[in-house]
Amino acid sequence: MARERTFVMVKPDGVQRGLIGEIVSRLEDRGFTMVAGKFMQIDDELAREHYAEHVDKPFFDDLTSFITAGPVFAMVWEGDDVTRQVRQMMGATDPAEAAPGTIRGDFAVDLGRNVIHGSDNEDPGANEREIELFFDSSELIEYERIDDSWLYE
Ligand code: D4T
Repeated sequence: MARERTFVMVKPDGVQRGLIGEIVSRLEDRGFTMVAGKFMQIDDELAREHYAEHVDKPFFDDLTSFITAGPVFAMVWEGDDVTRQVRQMMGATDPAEAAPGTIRGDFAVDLGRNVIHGSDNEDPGANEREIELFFDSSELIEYERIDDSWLYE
């Protein structure tokens, strides 16, 4: 399994509902390494770029309004298979379908307020593209967790 990085973001609803700590805790507890984190306000241009794949969808305007409606906490997490495993921890896009125990299954009820974003593991290169969109390479910190040798065989 190769070490990789993925982009994760606590969306404006997650920030307003005080879920940054809970979400960071879950990823830390699992054993992933945070290599970047930034509390920020997304502007319209960045929102349109981040959600470019949805530009023709009927929900595009609601999506960009929502993601720019308040601050977000953008992060980069590292680990073996991290992109796929974070998506599993997030649960289904629609919280109504998300399994209990997942982040959306535990903290959300509505598709348009699903508290977290993580790069799509089925879209090759999505993680690298999103990391580049939100972070300068100088903001990514290279280090090893002290428990790394106990997390991986
Ligand atoms: P994001 O990108 O926000 O992490 O969500 P997902 O990767 O899980 O799902 P997505 O790209 O298909 O959807 C992006 C975003 O749009 C909202 N949405 C989606 C919506 O408001 N109405 C819809 O019908 C769909 C499909 C929810 C997540």
